[in-house]
Amino acid sequence: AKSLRTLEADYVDYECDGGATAAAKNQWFFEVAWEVANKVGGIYTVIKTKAATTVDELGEQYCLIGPYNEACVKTEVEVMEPYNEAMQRSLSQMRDHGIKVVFGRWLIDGYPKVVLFDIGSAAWKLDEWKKQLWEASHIGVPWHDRESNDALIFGYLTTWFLSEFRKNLPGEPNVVAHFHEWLAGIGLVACRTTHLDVSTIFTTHATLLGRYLCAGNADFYNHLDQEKLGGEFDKDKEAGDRGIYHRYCIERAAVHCAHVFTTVSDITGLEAEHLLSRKPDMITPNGLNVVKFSALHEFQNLHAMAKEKIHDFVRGHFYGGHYDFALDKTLYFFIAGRYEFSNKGADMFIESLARLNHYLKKAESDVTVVAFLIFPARTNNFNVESLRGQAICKQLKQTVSSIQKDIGHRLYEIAMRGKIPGGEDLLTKEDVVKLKRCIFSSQRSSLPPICTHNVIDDSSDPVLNNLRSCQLFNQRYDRVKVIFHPEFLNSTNPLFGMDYDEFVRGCHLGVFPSYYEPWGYTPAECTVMGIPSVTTNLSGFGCFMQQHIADPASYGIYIVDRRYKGPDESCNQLAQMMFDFSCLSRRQRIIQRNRTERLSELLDWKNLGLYYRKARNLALHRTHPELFREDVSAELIMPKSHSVPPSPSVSRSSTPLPSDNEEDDEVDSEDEREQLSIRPLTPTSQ
Ligand code: G6P
Ligand code: 1S3
Repeated sequence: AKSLRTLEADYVDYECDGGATAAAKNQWFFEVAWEVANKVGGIYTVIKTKAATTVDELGEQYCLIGPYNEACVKTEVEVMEPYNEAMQRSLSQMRDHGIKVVFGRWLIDGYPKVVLFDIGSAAWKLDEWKKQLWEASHIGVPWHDRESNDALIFGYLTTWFLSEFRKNLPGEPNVVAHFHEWLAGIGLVACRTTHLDVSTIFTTHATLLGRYLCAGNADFYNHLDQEKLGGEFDKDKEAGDRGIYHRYCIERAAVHCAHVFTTVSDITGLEAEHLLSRKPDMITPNGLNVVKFSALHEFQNLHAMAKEKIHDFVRGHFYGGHYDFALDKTLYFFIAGRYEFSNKGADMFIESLARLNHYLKKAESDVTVVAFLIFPARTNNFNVESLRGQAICKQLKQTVSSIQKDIGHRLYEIAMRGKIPGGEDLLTKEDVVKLKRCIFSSQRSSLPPICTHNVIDDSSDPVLNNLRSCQLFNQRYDRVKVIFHPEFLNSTNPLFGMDYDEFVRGCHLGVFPSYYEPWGYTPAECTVMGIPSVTTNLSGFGCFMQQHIADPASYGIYIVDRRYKGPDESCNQLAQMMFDFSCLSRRQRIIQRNRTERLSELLDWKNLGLYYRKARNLALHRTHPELFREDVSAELIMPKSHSVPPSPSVSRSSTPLPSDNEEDDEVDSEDEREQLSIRPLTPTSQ
């Protein structure tokens, strides 16, 4: 019998031929999502980062379908006319009916083809399609829900296009359409209710009801675990109470109409099983487009460089007597994401920071933790105090550098005359006055602000209120300092001057103690940059890591138990994890980063793309069993599965005590080079 690895190899060879086999077999693949060339949230990341791998597999047989968003198209899409005849004819048939549809190439890795529909241009069809949907499924979409109306138009446009395209293809084509999330779901429902010969896949990245229930006070997972939900919650009523009944119906219809249903993680699979009444056929975990540097330690250098920029910000923020901690002993922690305060675990992060502050003070630690919270909230721009700090810092830097230049010039002149310069020759009275002026102007009577912006709803903002109630005010005696940045970062930011990726690289630890997180790209992004992170066993990413790595913590993936522990216990666990992390020496942190970065392979679409291939094959098999065999490889091998990973204690005992001159020691011992122990992925049975 063939080994699993051989099976996988056959499978991959067949699929990764740039679409040659698919073209020869007249197979066509579409992926449909509201976030194609339209940045909204996580699904954009999924589609964008996966494109290169999918194009490698499917070449010109692959095309993405999304809505037309002029701003994004202008910067991200190269608009052109298609050279494929079927595509050309389909688009002109739709254009003949007044539909504005753009064809082009998305300017991302893989350069995939995109078909983008201008939703507004088909608004006149809304009532007709609403009627069709009602007659076919009894789902009614209210006039006032703009998003659902757009989803409806997008859905019917997609189906119209797929139908034309199929008709315009020669012979007996096989078309697969993969729809993401409820916003694209109506297209799938319409394909099925109009009996279009298209093999369909639906992937949900979260459930509507799950997100709402978690954001409320429901003890969500315990209900799921105990299978009580049906008994205790009336799903229709819960959806109705929240005004999302029709959306919930669209989602449920798409799930049940799909030939293949997938979720991004097991935990969302469990949620879907209870809230949408269908167990996923398989799990399609999210990957990333992993960039490998030719120099092994390049990511470590990038960390040091980015950290310097964060140091600059911190100097400016804590000016005027509050910059009394050693940057060499300062650690940067951060949380970031969509502003869903409790779903993203910001509540737990703040409470645990307060406990960490206490632990560090009690231990008389010389370590300072600066914790950044990055969530977009409504603001009236940066606040004066934050800008002033940076300006003062800049002014002092300029003054010092001009004095430095003058001193150099004077030294040179004096030395040229054969004299030895004295103290007065170095720093003149004028220089001292200049410096004093800068220093005096940098005095402040207030504490360094806990927020960089003027938040519009300051008095009701959950982050600010929780920081206040935990008394995290950036006092001098606090070992934990906090900075709420209520806006996503970009390189034109006047405080940091760095984009999000660079900021992440410069930090020491990402902390994402989410309560509701179907996957969670933030810790995954940290991992591929070699930055350790905290996640939870309620996040898809956390569960995935727990499932595939024997000892995640030894690789810098710390998993807080939010599933079987109460909130207070979980907070203690998180505070302890952060405290333990703050006790690591620099050498240990470097080792940790090396290990974390080695997990990248596990998250690379080059490996995880396999699950999308499996889903496509399964959809083809289900619609055309006579043409497509069922994929027999029940378990697919993830990269390498050799040794047990070295535990931190083993590595620490072999690590000499930190010394002053070890800082730049790039650790890559035998122990460090050990392969990861990765268990095979076991998709949910079908
Ligand atoms: C990287 C750099 C080292 C630097 C270290 C700082 O590894 O290559 O030169 O010493 O980062 O690490 P830390 O955890 O203290 O930021
Ligand atoms: C969802 O976006 P979110 O932040 O609303 O989809 C993402 C991509 O699958 C996923 O990473 C995230 O957990 C979900 O919640």
